[in-house]
Amino acid sequence: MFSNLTQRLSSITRNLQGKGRLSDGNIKDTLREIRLALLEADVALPIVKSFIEGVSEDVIGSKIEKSLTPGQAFTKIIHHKLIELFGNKTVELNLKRPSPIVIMMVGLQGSGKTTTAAKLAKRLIDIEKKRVMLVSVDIHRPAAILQLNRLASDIGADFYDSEDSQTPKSIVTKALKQSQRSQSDVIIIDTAGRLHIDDSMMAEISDIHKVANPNETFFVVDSMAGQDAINPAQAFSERLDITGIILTKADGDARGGVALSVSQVTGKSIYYLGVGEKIDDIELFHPERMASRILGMGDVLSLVEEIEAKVDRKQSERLANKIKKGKKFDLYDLKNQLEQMIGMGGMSALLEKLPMAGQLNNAAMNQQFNEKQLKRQIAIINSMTPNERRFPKTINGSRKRRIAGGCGLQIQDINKLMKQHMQMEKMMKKMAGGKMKKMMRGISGMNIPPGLR
Ligand SMILES: Nc1nc2c(ncn2[C@@H]2O[C@H](COP(=O)(O)OP(=O)(O)OP(=O)(O)O)[C@@H](O)[C@H]2O)c(=O)[nH]1
Ligand SMILES: [Mg+2]
Repeated sequence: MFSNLTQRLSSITRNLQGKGRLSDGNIKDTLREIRLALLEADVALPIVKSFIEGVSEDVIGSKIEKSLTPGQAFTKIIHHKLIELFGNKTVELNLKRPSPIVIMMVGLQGSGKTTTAAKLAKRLIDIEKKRVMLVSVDIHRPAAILQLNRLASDIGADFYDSEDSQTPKSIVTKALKQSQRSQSDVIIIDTAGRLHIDDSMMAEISDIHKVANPNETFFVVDSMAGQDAINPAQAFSERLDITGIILTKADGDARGGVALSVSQVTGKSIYYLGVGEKIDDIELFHPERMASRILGMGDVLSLVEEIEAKVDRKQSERLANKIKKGKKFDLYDLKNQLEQMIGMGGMSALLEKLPMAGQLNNAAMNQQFNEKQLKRQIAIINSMTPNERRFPKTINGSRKRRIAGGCGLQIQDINKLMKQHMQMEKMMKKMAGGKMKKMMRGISGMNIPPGLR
């Protein structure tokens, strides 16, 4: 899901990469491209419009933080907007209510209500240790009730076995009574699929809803539904008090627009994602993660925030000024950089958050950047005299031996550090001037992923 939207959005923000700052022109172009990307992802037009309006207000109204490039700033705003649209927080079923808690599944034909009823029941049984009863009021499709009955016995849920002659309302009434007798904690009512334009079926569901008086009414929607999900979502939430959404078939290649559209239209949170046909294929929906996934950035946003929070910007600026004035990058400066890296949890912790982390040669990266290694390098610098730190060139063979002895390491380790320092010094020299500040945004030349530059 979302892979296309993801590609489009990351290429849009990448295009902003080289731009020094946001201007009316590039804001307009970018908004137009985001609009297209959303439409292509099957998000409904009115939702696209209001989303773009929101983003544009935020972009124009915000003081873009100096530490972020336009691409980063834009990404951050879209990310926040998406999270907001998804209701900000991960919602969980409130189980601290008098039992039985009544949950009702509603939606179009084939959206996944029956499967999801069973998946949810299994979750509640296995994880929450609840006693769950399943009941079907689908008297319209032959074998629908049998389908749920089988699932119930597979997962160890109770099942209310109705008679052929019963109406949905009487099934609900009797099932509720039975659930009290059996002391069920939760009762999940599976309903027949229906079209939102079928008046008599919509009247039926509203009657069932009144009798059941559920604590939660979940609108179950197929990710593949695309724009076709809008009208039903609206119709169902007008008729019934929808309390949440469950998005099924998120494992498929749907373009993902449904998630955005349905959240917006109903104003309700997505509780769960169905991610496969098997009974365990259900997940909690995390707005943060989904927004990041849509933007194709792993947890890069939190990475940006982490960098902002942890980089000692004053230090970095001081160093930038120093180099600009033609002064040398000495071992005090290197130590500073190493300490900042440790402060950020080391390089490998950061790398894990990058979307392309899998593609990096982790072993090599870890070796070069792990915390132990950083601490060793700092220990080497600590074993030097102030003069050596300031004038690394004075460190000759006998000094190296003394330093190695001082920190309990080998001469090779000292050599490695000296080499690293030399490389960084060279880089600093090259960068002195315009590019310096930009580089200081990343720490010691750390590679910020393309989408964020
Ligand atoms: N891949 C995948 N398939 C799913 C998911 N959820 C449901 N399905 C499949 O979708 C089909 C329809 O699922 P049902 O649970 O019977 O749908 P329903 O809403 O109860 O259908 P009606 O009762 O006929 O309205 C079945 O083949 C399910 O296996 C999911 O999250 N991923
Ligand atoms: Mg069904």
